[in-house]
Amino acid sequence: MQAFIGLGSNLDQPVQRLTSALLAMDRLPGLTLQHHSRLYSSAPIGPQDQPDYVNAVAEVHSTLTPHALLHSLQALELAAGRQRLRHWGERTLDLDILLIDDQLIDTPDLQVPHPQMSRRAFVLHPLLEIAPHCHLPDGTALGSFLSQVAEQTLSPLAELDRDALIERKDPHRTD
Ligand code: PH2
Ligand code: MG
Ligand code: MG
Repeated sequence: MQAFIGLGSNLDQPVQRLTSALLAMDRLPGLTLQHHSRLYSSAPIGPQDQPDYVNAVAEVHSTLTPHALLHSLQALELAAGRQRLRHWGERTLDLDILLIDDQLIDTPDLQVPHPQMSRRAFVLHPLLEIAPHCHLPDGTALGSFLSQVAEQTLSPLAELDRDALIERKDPHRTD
C-alpha cells in the first residue's frame, strides 16, 4: 500500500527530530520511504503558548496492515521520548497517518483519512508538494481546500541537507 504520513515536532530540536524520523521510518521493517516534502515552520494550531512547529509529509510504501503501520509509528514516537502534555499541545514527535491508498478506516485508535487533514495548512502544503494531484478517497482534490487555510502561517525552511541525509542512510557510500 501507499501511505502518506504527517510529521510534526515543536520540542527538543524539531529539525533533527524530523530528519531522524524520516530515516527511522525508512528503516522500519515492511516500510520504504519514497518521497518527503521540505520541512516547514508553522504557527501552532491549538494552544498558542507553545513553540512553532516543524512539519513535513512523507510518502511511504508498506506491506504492513494499517494497524501494524500505526503501531510501528507509535514505537518511533515513543523512542523519540514522546510525551503528550495536553491535547493539541507540544510534542517531541508526532507521526500521523494521513491517507492509505483510497481506504476509509474508522476505528477508535485509527481514522483514515486523518479527520483534520484538510483543515491544516501544515498538512496540505507539504502533501501537495510531493503529490500535487492527491485526493481524498471520495475523489475530492486536496488542492481544493487550500483557500480555506490561507490564513494559517506556514513557511518552508531552508533546503534540507539532502547529502547529509543520504550519507547517514548509507555511511559507506563512495560517490
Ligand atoms: N500538531 C498538533 C497541534 N497543533 N500545529 C502545527 N502548526 N503543527 C502541528 O503538527 C500540530 C499543531 C497536534 O498533533
Ligand atoms: Mg498524532
Ligand atoms: Mg498531529
